[in-house]
Amino acid sequence: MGISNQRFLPEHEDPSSSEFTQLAAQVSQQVRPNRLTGDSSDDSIVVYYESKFDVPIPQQTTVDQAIESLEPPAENEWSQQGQGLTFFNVFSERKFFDIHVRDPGFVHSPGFPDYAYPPNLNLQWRLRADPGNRVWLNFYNLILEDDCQHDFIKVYDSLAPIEKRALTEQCGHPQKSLSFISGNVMLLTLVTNEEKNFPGFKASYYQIPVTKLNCGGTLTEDKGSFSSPFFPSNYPPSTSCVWNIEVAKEKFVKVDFKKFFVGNQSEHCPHDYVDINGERLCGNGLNTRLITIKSNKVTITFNSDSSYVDQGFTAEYEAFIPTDSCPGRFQCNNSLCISKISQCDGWNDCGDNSDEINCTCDASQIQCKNGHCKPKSWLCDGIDDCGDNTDEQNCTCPGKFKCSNNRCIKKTLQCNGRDDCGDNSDELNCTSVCSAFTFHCSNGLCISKLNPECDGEQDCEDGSDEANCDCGTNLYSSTRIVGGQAASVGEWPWQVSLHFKGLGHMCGASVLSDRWLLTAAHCVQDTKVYKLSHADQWEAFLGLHVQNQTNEWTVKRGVKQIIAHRYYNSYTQNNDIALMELDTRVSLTEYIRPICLPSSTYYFHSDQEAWITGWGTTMEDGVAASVLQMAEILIFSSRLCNLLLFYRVTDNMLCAGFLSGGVDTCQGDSGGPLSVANSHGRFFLAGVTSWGKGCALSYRPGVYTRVTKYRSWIKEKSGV
Ligand code: 4AZ
Repeated sequence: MGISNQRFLPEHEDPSSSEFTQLAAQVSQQVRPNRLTGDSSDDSIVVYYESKFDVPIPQQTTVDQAIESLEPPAENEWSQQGQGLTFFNVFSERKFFDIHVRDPGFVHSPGFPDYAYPPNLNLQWRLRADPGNRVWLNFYNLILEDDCQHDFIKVYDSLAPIEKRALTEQCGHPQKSLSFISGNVMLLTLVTNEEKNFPGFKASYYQIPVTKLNCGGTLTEDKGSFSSPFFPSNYPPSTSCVWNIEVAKEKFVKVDFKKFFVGNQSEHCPHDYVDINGERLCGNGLNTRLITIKSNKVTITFNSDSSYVDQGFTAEYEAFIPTDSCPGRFQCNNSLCISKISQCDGWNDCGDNSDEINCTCDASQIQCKNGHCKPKSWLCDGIDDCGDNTDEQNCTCPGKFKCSNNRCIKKTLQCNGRDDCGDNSDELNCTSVCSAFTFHCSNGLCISKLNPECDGEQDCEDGSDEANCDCGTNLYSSTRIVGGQAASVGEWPWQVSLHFKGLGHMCGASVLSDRWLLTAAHCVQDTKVYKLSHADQWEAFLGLHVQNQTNEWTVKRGVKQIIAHRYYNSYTQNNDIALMELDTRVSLTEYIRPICLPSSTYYFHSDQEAWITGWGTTMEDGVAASVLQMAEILIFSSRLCNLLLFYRVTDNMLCAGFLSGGVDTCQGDSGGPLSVANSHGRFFLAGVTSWGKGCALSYRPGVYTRVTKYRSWIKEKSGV
């Protein structure tokens, strides 16, 4: 609703000012809303009103049904407001925060980043910019429950939650652009239900002048680029830009959309779109990236409507002479131009394969029946590289093992417990073949099944694969969803907090038995000031949940001896592992339980989910957490990790994290477990938190001591 005959005054933003009261009284006379709040778009005033109904509980279902049966709202906001009724959890009270974004600042969910957000939230941040400015909101972190029906944030180009002005709804751990630009005001809402709470979000806000939009224009150069406003941030709502490209008369124009995310794909593109000479494009990606215009002039319009924004597009255009559209380059059938050396190199550079047909193959290539050339090393690799399977026929595999799918693999890969063929044919008929990769049963026989320990099935004749399996379980059988959060009591019963007398929590450790803990060697190295290698200076807290809060199941023990690996290297961090023997045994309970130790042949594969836990800092150089934190991360291939960490990762180390960073262990988590669940939900100790390049940086996974490498060392030193 707008008030057209009034001029906006800054005082109108303040509901306690006399100007606001006076204007509100005037408006109330006409509409009698029970809540009024205003913004200063342009020079006039926009007023939001909401109707609130108290419905007795027995009648709530009837009201919900009645609302659902309403006709879809017509194209005006009055009826849209009615829809708002069903959005908010009736059990949680709504809380508002009013922020002026003239001075840049941050908003975050309650408790972020130290604690998970509380349940049943209904929070609204109302962000206002100065007249003539837009609000810009930029999320640094956003980790909510995956199901948007349960927990979500929503951003509006408005001060009230009007669906027609919603810019985005997000939940989970989105990887898209999370930078939003609205008009003069913005509303950010956070709604959570009572279960599964996650870390939440942190976002920065500031204002930018409306004049910064600066989109569209006339382009007359032979080559150039243009993109949607603020790309790669999401474009603002209700925006229109027009580019007029006009090149020399004898030339045509090609436009190559490098990135294209413009709303949902729908017929006629009624909402957000790019229009090229009257033809509308929308959706996520395009069928044909390259658009050729048989004219020297083209008008390209970008339009966004009032709701649901997207990242937008970036495009390059080029003028060409119609008789030679790729000067000096190869022209694909789809009109793309590629470098001539990419022609007939085995790779589909054009996207339509047209650079790989009618090729004359050289000596290093195989000739496919369909005319393609592919590198010889792709022969008989189990993948149909030719497209007509020529490269996978007549594979005799001299000196190699021939898989059922015709792939040839090295003979040594046969019966190694891993599916190297891709169809598992290299792992059939392999009983009792002992190798570095097979599980050794106590009776001396070997089985080739991958990770047979404690998987609920007896694989060894003597049952030794299912012996010593009272480990790695907790009260919670569920493995949770991605994102760091506070753990529940008893969720990680093998997690130990190691306190150095006078300094408090220093490192984590894992319970191996009622007497032995495993930690990192770097935690127990003397410094100039502290004798960290002295057992009598340490205290181990088992069954601990919150630092400095013990309860009836928390156990404190002194340390009898520390056995750090004798080849621990403080320079390279190689062999970063140490055992601690408690001064007296502990009783194993629901809250104190050992984690399973993997045998030396246990295989943790890359991209496998793993859990990190600890009371370490929740950001680099931050403060330590007081509630035990947990997060799910992924194991990296050692090859990739070595590339990322400057070849400092030895075979005794294992990397885990995300390429994008954001979730990681940090100072104070060292010595703690990297826990991986097997197919039966039983947790195995894959790693001991060891080192990293900073914390949670992108392309810098955390590094863990690879426990499988120390299985016999642990047995020798502790008997476990
Ligand atoms: C530390 O200082 C530390 N991101 C532990 C783990 C990592 C970084 C630092 C991995 O104890």
